[in-house]
Amino acid sequence: MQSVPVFCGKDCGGNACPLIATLENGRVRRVSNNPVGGKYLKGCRRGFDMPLELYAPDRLLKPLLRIGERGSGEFREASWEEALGLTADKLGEIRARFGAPAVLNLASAGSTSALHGTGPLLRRFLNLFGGATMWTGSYSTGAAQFVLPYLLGDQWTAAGFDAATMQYSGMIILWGANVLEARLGTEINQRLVEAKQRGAQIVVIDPRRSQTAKQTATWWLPCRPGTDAALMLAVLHVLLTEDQVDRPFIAAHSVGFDQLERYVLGLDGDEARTPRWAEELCGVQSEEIIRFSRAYAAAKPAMLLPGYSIQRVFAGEESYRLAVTLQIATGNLGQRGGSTGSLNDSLPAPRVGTLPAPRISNQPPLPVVRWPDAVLEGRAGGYPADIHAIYSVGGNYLNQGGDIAKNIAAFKKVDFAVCHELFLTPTARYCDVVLPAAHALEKEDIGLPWTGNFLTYKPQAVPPQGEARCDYDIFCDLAERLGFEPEFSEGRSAAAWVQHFLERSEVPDHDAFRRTGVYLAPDQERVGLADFAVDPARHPLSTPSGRVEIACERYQRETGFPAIPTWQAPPQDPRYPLLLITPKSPHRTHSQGSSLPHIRHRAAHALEMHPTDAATRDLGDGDRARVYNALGATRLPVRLCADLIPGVVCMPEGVWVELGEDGLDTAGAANMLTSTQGTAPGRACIMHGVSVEVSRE
Ligand SMILES: Nc1nc2c(c(=O)[nH]1)N[C@H]1C(S)=C(S)[C@@H](COP(=O)(O)OP(=O)(O)OC[C@H]3O[C@@H](n4cnc5c(=O)[nH]c(N)nc54)[C@H](O)[C@@H]3O)O[C@H]1N2
Ligand SMILES: Nc1nc2c(c(=O)[nH]1)N[C@H]1C(S)=C(S)[C@@H](COP(=O)(O)OP(=O)(O)OC[C@H]3O[C@@H](n4cnc5c(=O)[nH]c(N)nc54)[C@H](O)[C@@H]3O)O[C@H]1N2
Ligand SMILES: [Mo]
Repeated sequence: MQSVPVFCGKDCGGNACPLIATLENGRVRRVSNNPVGGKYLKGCRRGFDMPLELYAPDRLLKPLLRIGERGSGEFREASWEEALGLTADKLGEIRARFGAPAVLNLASAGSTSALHGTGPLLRRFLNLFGGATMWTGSYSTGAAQFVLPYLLGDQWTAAGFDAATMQYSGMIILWGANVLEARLGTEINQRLVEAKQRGAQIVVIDPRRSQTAKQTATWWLPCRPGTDAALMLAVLHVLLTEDQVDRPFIAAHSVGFDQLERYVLGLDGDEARTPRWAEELCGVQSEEIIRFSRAYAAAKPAMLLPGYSIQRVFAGEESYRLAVTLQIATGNLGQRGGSTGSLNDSLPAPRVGTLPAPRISNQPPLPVVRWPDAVLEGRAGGYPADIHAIYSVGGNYLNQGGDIAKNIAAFKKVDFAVCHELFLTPTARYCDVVLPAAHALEKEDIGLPWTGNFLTYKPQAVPPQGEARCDYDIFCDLAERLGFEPEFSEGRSAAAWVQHFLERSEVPDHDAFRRTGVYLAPDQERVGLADFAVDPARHPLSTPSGRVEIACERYQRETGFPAIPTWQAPPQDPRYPLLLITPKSPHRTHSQGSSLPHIRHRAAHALEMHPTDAATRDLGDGDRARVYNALGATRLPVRLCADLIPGVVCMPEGVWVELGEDGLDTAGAANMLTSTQGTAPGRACIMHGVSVEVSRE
């Protein structure tokens, strides 16, 4: 038996959790928590499941070349020589005929570590290739990333908090955050459980009674999807009418609150945003809204942790603006045990080298949600380029982007598509060349956490299976064929890069780090915008006013949307009266593991539906249902669930699409029902609060 430190490097708030792989006879037998992580830094079942993924029977172990129709899944095995030769030739040809932007960079975060991060690797490769078309924003936090710079200036990237500060919170408000399942940080789970044990109030605002609500909430406020902004405005109404806002704090730290106050109180002739007004929209009773607002005002400090879900809805920009506003109105911004109300993951990780990706300039923005539109419409449709090839690394965007039918059409249209993958995902099925990538346990690297002031390290635990190779080596070989290997590798092997990163790091003892797998930076209790909170004159934000722009003239000028956050009513279509939410599964990272038997077994996929909604549609537990809207349809069994509010149905994201004979999905792939339209003005994805109807199949 031998043990080595590892981390999973998945696209998750717990991407760098300290883990230990136990090996026997050269095989990884088990992955468990690394004791060096102590009481708080702990992994989850997805990390512990890594050996099942590593040794999965359907793992890709040889390069594949397509021989059937795109999507048919018919491939033949090929040598690396042939597969790389073909890829380099095709990319070179397309660049010569149409220019480098004819290649679409479709990288995602399959791996998020310092060297083998799939996003930075593909960007570096394609930028040296001549600059491919790259998307902007993100599926995760696109609307928040769009709006927060207007509100907080450049300091929006320094506005998170370390989870250890949760020990000082009197109240923790998880607003659309299901942190026990959809992890937003390695340390948050344990800190939350501890906060519950010491008697802190824990409020969960979520249309379903999630595991986080069940296990930790002292208060569950069931709110209809996409209506958080209405609820937040009503909370402000209570705080204002009961004189519970912190006027001096607001005056010192923000501009424009008076404009918002007039809007909330209805002083400009518009409706007042009272709890009764909000009740109609969000379904939370007005008395409950009043009780919650009073408790929030009384609890000091109160931490508001917005999930990313509340901005992945129609007008998702507004809920993030209001979350920050609430934390200012209650004087909680920048306080230890409080929070800024903005993205929790925005504090820097400890200093360590990372792979530089040369920037290309002058590309018109392409919001990620619109990638298939860009392929299908090209320049004529106002997109940056006419796309002829797709390069996908570390993502399964055909399945994970909105509107799968459109994504399939986009993949069918291009002249050439290539991916690096561990599994034959729906995206891989539509590629011409599929290159087998090494697994996280097969690569040495440094883990960069989404949140938390620590780093993790893993050696290569086992060599790559079969003919799989790490992405870095694949790119080196392709760069060689395309004539820019020296620039790509800078003469370094993967191991030399890791050593180089360490030399540029703040880690004092490299040997100890390599041995234990964990480096903890000295300050474990950072509070985002604490300096600004204490002395806004000495530590101003980079906004025009130096303060938080609750009313932002620039926002109005540049987007045409109101300067203050407002309620934007989502469109309603009586044909599709149910609101679909598509949250993360605790068993999977997005679509990863969809093909693995143990995960299919554990995470039996179903459409969760309230018994009354099911009864009116003559549906019983286990019946197969058709879920549909104007965009598409999917089929899957129904599971009756009283933990959801009536009118809301829930289908976890990430299950791989499987098209039946009739061209309809039979697997319950959520993105058959979502669109590429996006929020406004941020053009970020809408994955919750999607209008659908359900019927018996
Ligand atoms: N297990 C697991 N953890 C993950 C991931 C994963 O794939 N698997 N992915 C990671 C990634 S990339 C990201 S971006 C984050 C995403 O993290 P989030 O976006 O926060 O996760 P979701 O699961 O979409 O939603 C969280 C909760 O919000 C609720 N919800 C949905 N719509 C609404 C709404 O309109 N209002 C309110 N109040 N609640 C709503 C859902 O029921 C759910 O319980 O998670 C990360 N963590
Ligand atoms: N309906 C709905 N759709 C959603 C969401 C939602 O809430 N609802 N959430 C959205 C969010 S927040 C996100 S972040 C996206 C995620 O979208 P994706 O990034 O497309 O999701 P994954 O399924 O994690 O895809 C990662 C792929 O990388 C592969 N991989 C893993 N490790 C490596 C590696 O080392 N090298 C290579 N080459 N490949 C590797 C995995 O096998 C997997 O197929 O999905 C979005 N889609
Ligand atoms: Mo994400």
